[in-house]
Amino acid sequence: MDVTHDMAGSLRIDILTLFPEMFAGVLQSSILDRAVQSDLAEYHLHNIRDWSTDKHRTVDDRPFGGGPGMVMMCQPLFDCVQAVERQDERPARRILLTPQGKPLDQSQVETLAQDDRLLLIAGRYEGVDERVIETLAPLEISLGDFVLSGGELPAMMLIDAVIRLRPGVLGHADSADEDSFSQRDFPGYEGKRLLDCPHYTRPRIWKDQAVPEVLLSGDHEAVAQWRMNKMIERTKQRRPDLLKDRDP
Ligand code: 9WO
Repeated sequence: MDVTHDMAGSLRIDILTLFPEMFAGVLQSSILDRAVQSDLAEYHLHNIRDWSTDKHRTVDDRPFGGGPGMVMMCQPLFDCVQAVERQDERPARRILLTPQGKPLDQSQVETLAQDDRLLLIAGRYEGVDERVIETLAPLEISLGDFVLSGGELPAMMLIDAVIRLRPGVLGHADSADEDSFSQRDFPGYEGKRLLDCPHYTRPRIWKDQAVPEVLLSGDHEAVAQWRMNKMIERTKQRRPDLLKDRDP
């Protein structure tokens, strides 16, 4: 009988970008690198410019219809995706980071964390030629309603959110579960993601501000009750949208 648990294989993440050097620091930082060292993840960076075919290594061109800026061309990106996907037999979930995408939330992160291969496309310039988006049919994901210079930073955020949910990545077994946005079973708040409660550490008094007494009481039940109340109170005050009924 198989008594092992959490035996998901390694998660392969391919990153297609014009600025692969942006990822070095983030991917080498503690948790993301620990996942690699433990054979739980592998990151493969690909410079889209390497698939350009002209001597100037062009990847952008002027927009039809006029207007400022440049548009990312179809051919280098398409060829890059095709070549990268052939590097491994596992089918990749293609993802384009764009403000035009579906807003990322924790349940989507949980879904992506169950995949074994993600292919992230970080666009640049004013946008990506719509025809290559239609042809590749990626999942289009937004990390927020703001415009950046490219999809690289959102790609890093997505990687961080996904990797920390992979079994074995976090040292402490239950941490990912207990985080903000994962408690969903409080009476009256079933299925709801709540904001986190406040946290405190030593000293007990800092600049005349005391730590709430209940946290020092040693009464675990009272502490749990206080934290739950704080989570609900904060969510009502700061993010009432999280408490609305979805899909009525
Ligand atoms: C620019 C723009 C200007 C006005 C209205 C909408 C707009 N969208 C864009 C846009 O997509 N600009 C790009 C820069 C082209 C592709 C990559 N770029 C990007 C990705 N900027 N911001 C993101 C992004 C991705 C995911 N989540 C948040 C922002």
